[in-house]
Amino acid sequence: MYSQGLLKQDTAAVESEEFLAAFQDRIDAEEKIEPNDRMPAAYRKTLVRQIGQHAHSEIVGMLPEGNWITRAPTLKRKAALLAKVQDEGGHGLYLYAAAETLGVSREKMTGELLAGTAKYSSIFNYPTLSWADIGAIGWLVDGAAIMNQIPLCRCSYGPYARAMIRICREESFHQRQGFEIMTRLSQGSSEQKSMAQDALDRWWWPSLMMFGPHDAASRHSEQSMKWKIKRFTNDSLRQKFIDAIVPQAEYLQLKIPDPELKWDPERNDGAGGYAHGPIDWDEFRRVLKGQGPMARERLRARREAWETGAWVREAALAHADKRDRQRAQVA
Ligand code: FAQ
Repeated sequence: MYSQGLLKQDTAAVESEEFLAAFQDRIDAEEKIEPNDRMPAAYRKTLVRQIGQHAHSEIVGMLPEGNWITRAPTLKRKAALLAKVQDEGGHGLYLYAAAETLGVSREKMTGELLAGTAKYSSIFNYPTLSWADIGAIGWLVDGAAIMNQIPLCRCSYGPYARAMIRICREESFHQRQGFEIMTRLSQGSSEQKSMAQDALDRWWWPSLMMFGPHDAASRHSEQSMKWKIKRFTNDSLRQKFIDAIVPQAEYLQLKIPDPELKWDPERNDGAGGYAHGPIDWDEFRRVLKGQGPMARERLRARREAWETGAWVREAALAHADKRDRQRAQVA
């Protein structure tokens, strides 16, 4: 939509050592790279991959919580959840628009999602079984998203960095909303407390997996950090997240489901941090292969939304066409 054909522009040109070094100098000088700037094809490809996956995550991420809109316990909770789910849809749209500035169309990205060939965050392949899951998602999933996404506000690619600023502001609201639900439940009846604990038990490990594979297994991290797309490695962000969440769980009087979790004064270069037990990377790999508990259902729901929404797209295009013709007549 915005800058179709830019991908060809890079591939047609030879990427000389001087060009690559000059590009890296711009990155090292913290200059923002903008859509019309010449950039290495691999830089563009990495951004299209990451921003596309991120956009899909926001859109698929509407489904687990959308599941509870009709069953929210009060009108206030329903209104807040409805607004949150709408926000996630908006984030998807900013991100698709940011990816479009790199020359890839939203139709192509959507087609890949619906065909099941595009990745989206593993976390959204788990079911939301109780109202407490809505609290746990806000607290942990939005919490993990913020930890990962605040550094993306300083990403070297301008449109992505700028989209992330607004997204992070909204995600902070979501996180507080989730923590407030967890606070109320954990201060409630014994049944409510056990709902909150059960939600933490089920969402804890998948939330840690959101940060991606261990650094040693992360094929993109090194280059993405060199290009200042990523500012921190997967493991360092995961560690920051754990260090932030453990005291919050203590405040809620909930138990993190990790018997090996303990304070380690040597962590974080001697500043101290929490050591944790092993993450089940086999489960992570299975989910990435499309074998997550809700994977089929998520794609089915997206395909159905695409098909039943066809008339809206047609009506919007017909309206735009009519408006253009009216404007042409006036001119
Ligand atoms: N799930 O080499 P790395 C949200 C893939 S938004 C699925 O470490 P990279 C808001 C990775 O793509 C949540 N796939 O890759 C919300 C790569 O695959 P590829 C999404 C994963 O890119 C809240 C391969 O593994 N956030 O939650 C995952 O350097 C509540 C190798 O990995 C973003 O997308 C995973 N967890 O680092 C919405 C943030 N982890 O392409 C609704 C932006 C890794 O080679 C409700 N993205 N993979 O086939 C990033 O920061 C990065 O892309 C990482 C992965 C950190 C996700």
